[in-house]
Amino acid sequence: LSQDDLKTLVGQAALKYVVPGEIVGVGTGSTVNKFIDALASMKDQITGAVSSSVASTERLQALGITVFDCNEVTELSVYIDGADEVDPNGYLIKGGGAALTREKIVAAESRRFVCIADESKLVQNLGKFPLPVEVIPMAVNRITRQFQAMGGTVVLRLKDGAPLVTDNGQHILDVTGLQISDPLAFESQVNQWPGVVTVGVFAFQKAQVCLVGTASGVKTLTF
Ligand code: DER
Repeated sequence: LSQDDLKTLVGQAALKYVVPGEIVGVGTGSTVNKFIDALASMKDQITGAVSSSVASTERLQALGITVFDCNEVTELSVYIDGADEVDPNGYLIKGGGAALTREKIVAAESRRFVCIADESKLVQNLGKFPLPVEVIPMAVNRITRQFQAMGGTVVLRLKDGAPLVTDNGQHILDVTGLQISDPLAFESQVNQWPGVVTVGVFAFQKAQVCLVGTASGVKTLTF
């Protein structure tokens, strides 16, 4: 089974967490795209979705699924999203798709975060994948120096040769070389830095369930 096949497996498996008649929280990325494509088969059984990115909104609407603004809903029963890394506690690194800010907002709005991932995302400790951090442009250099002081190596994410601009008009730094031994403490610490919009550690908004696509089928982890 290819990695793409594994993503399809978990995207389809996530349907069983969708509550008929409700609005579902939807994340961003290639694995979530498989979930969105599968969700289309249930579009008459759900009221709609709250999306975490322009890209997911467009995909949902193209399939005839109504997309609501986060301010139009309270407390979603489930949020379905991918991750770049998943540790044994359900703490995540996210942001590979540059949607981490809205993802964290919709995850916070949801009672249960069901993460969907192929087995390559499972790690013992977070931090091998470059940590995405969404920052206000004027703070890029100052925050870069702060991560460098922690031993990090920082790259400003580019798109078509220019600094990537997120759905929220901000930039993304990708940081490697960090030892994130306590994800909750790390997320709290970096959130305090002026200019940080969102750090791609999802510890406070961790996953409660992770559907893992493996060669022998879907493995369900609960945290
Ligand atoms: O940007 C994100 O957080 C995405 O969910 C990402 O982490 C997973 O994307 P993928 O399913 O394309 O690997």
